Amino acid sequence: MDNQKSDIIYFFLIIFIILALPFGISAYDRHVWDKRTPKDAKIFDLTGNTHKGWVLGSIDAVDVLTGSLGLKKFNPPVIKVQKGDLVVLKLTSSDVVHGFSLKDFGVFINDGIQPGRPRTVSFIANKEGRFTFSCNAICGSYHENMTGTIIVTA
Ligand SMILES: [Cu+2]
Repeated sequence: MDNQKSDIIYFFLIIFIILALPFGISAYDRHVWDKRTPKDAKIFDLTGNTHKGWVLGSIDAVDVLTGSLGLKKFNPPVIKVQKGDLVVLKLTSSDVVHGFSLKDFGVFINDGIQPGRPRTVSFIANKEGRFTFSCNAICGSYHENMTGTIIVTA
């Protein structure tokens, strides 16, 4: 009788741990992230998707799985910062392995942005102008459309 009771307790304990783990991990991630990033940094989330290109912000996994993003609708993001800003880009992939290239500031990710493993890059926007970033991993038929613009103003 006692054994059965503790079995049930352990069962629920394990269920609880399984359910709570992702929340714990994301809370820890956020904590580490806050500590690492200077307060005055301009932070942008960019999500790569083979059908949508670069998207500002995040893409829910459910939208990728159900295809509700709509195909071939590219709306390349435009990021505006000021000269001298420390720019931090948090890069995520919503599907396949993407890459990142912002040649004008010497920013590259050559070893891939894996789904579920966000990468960050940072640079000082030390010159004015319009600069194009892209994906430097051949990720599908619409690879060439994976671009975006960073505008640095005085
Ligand atoms: Cu890509």
